[in-house]
Amino acid sequence: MRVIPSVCTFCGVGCGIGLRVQDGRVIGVEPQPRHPVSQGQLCAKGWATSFAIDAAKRLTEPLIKEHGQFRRASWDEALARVAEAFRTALEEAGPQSVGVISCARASNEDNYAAQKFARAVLGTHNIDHCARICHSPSVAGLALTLGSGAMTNSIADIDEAELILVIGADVTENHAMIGARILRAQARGATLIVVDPRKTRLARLANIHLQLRLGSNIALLNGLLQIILANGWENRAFLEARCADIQPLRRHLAELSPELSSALTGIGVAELEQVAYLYSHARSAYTAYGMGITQFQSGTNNVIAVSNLALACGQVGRPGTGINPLRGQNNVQGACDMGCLPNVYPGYQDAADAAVQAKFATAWGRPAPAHPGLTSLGMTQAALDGALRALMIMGEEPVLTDPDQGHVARALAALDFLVVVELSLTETAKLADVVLPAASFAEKHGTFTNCERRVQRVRQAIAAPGEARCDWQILGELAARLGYPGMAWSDAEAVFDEMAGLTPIYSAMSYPALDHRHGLQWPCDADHPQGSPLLHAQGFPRGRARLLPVTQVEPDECPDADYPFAFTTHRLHFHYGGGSMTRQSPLLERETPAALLFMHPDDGARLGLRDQQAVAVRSRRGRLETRVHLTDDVPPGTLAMPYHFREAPCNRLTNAAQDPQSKMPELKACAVAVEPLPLAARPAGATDHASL
Ligand SMILES: Nc1nc2c(c(=O)[nH]1)N[C@H]1C(S)=C(S)[C@@H](COP(=O)(O)OP(=O)(O)OC[C@H]3O[C@@H](n4cnc5c(=O)[nH]c(N)nc54)[C@H](O)[C@@H]3O)O[C@H]1N2
Ligand SMILES: Nc1nc2c(c(=O)[nH]1)N[C@H]1C(S)=C(S)[C@@H](COP(=O)(O)OP(=O)(O)OC[C@H]3O[C@@H](n4cnc5c(=O)[nH]c(N)nc54)[C@H](O)[C@@H]3O)O[C@H]1N2
Ligand code: SF4
Ligand SMILES: [Mo]
Repeated sequence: MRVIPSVCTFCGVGCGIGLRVQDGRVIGVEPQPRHPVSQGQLCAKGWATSFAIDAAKRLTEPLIKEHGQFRRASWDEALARVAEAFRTALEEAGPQSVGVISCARASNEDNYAAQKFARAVLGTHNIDHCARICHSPSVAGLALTLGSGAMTNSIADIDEAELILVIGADVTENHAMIGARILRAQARGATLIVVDPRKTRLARLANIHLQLRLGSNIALLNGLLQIILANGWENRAFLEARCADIQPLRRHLAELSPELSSALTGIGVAELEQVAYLYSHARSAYTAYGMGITQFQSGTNNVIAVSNLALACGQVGRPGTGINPLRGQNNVQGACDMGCLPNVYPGYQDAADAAVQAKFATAWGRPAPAHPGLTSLGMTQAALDGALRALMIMGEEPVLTDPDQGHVARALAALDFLVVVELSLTETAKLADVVLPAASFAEKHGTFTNCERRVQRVRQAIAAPGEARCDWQILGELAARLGYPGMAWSDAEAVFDEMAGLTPIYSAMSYPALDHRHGLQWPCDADHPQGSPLLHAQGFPRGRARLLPVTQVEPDECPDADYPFAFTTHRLHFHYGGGSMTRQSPLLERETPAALLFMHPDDGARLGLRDQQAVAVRSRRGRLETRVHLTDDVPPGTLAMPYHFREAPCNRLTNAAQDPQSKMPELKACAVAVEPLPLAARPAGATDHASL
């Protein structure tokens, strides 16, 4: 048996794993003992890696759909079909009619190739990925306040924090090794404050849990800051030295009172005052936040409100502090860094800037695309409108993970051509005209960038199953067929080197340098050859940080007589995303085999429901059936549901109303109605797990 060092393929924590390989198969994993992030530990998903990539469940050959049925095809035939479809769309409707959705689970090399393919080969900025529905408000909001949208501090900083404020993140479930580190910090004396409408495991263990009303983040954060400013608890020295004028924000907040904030959030005045005091007086306060901040139509303003609080108290730029958006997917930080966003080239170089356009046009030998690009949901809409004709989805499962499933399915059906590059035949792949088999992270060399900007190597441990290929290779071959020779890289390292040469924040990185010490944190350039664990110690990228007035915005859809419950969606520890990988593991599936609707027992009693009874859940957009779980994890009047289950896809219900600034859809709040099904009924679509 050999053990190949690699990085976990699931969440953005980026734990170090060793792939145990025997007879050409990954037979298990082990934690890397001295890894700086995971410190010799892994969560249940990491341990289940071998099931997630098992060759038995994988795509092994290209598939072409004919008369509604897939048939096997050679690479030659499949690639010719894809190239022909893109060529036709380009000739008939121009570069605005084609697009690429890239993959936050794939490597930096794959993602660099995806955006280069879109821009240099197809001639379009229509390139996006799941960061749109994840941390795009962080990228937009922190760009406005600080000038950079990444985590300001490192995971290890948790060890130095005197206070840890977790807002809208279920860390023990979703960033498990960060959750464990937070609990260890609390055990050594740090104060833990959790802000979440649900009683999460971490909230139950916290020193203080602010169980705010769903969607009232700005009211809460403004309320805390108003109390701080009214009492003179702000950090004047920091504000003077590092920030632009706070007066407009001060005037804006003067209209508030603790009583008003309490009424808007459902949190008592005394608790608000206590948290305001503790946060502003802590020597070092580490703020971490997640989807409970970003996934609202006010997502960008929510992020700005978090940033205002931290800046006013000077809790940025020092060890143990910071504004830390917990990036979700293993390589979503990297996919953003690689420029898989319509408005930026690699390294956040502005796609609208003429000098940047000229730089890439020269490097790639192709003119910059003429039009601004569409976001992922913009492409969905353009497909429905007939403007988008051909789309490549490289490793995403939008049929389950985008809001309003019916709308997504109609949009994909309206395309002339859809190609999906995937590990297995997902719900999205089933809708494709051509499906191409991709190599998983264990079958290729490359790099992932974790949530703390740490770029780490993954290494090929085994051969890809059947004829599966790396995404960057597939894209390179398609580029050649479309007449562009500039993507015929010899290996992953050549892709990385080209990227690093064009991306200032990665410019001092190379495979040998990354191999050296469990990766490097960007910016890593001539000035910071050893990387940058801490950002903004001296100055902010935009000079002085800005504190911007923002106002509470209610969710687009609030409960009413027809749809009386507030409905939110979240994650479960044992499953991941659309479930295409974790649901292959019998161990994980045994833990949480089916979707559940979480409901307070008082609501259950009112509706005459028993625990585990089948129910129908309806919103203005769709209906599903599932079982109800009666628990005080959720407050009365608010229901919650995980989004991992194709049998009961909660995104059939969710609302695609968008944040005007980041185009983030409101995945965390809509309104639903619930109807009991007969006691003996099984939810439609439920699978029988007796066999497990
Ligand atoms: N097990 C597992 N881990 C994962 C993933 C997975 O699918 N499964 N996915 C990965 C990805 S892509 C991401 S982005 C991360 C996401 O990780 P998290 O950000 O933790 O994701 P969620 O569980 O969706 O939402 C976090 C919390 O927001 C709360 N919330 C809802 N509304 C509000 C509100 O109005 N205010 C506040 N303050 N909180 C609110 C929810 O109750 C929930 O506890 O997890 C990553 N890790
Ligand atoms: N209601 C609701 N919806 C949500 C959320 C929520 O909180 N609530 N959260 C949103 C968030 S934060 C996110 S990030 C999205 C996630 O949405 P998605 O990105 O659609 O979710 P995943 O299931 O991770 O899909 C990734 C796919 O990539 C494939 N894959 C893995 N590795 C590779 C590779 O190397 N190459 C290729 N080609 N494919 C690969 C996997 O097989 C998998 O099917 O979901 C969003 N949807
Ligand atoms: S915490 Fe995240 S990166 Fe670490 S083992 Fe679990 S899923 Fe993998
Ligand atoms: Mo995410």
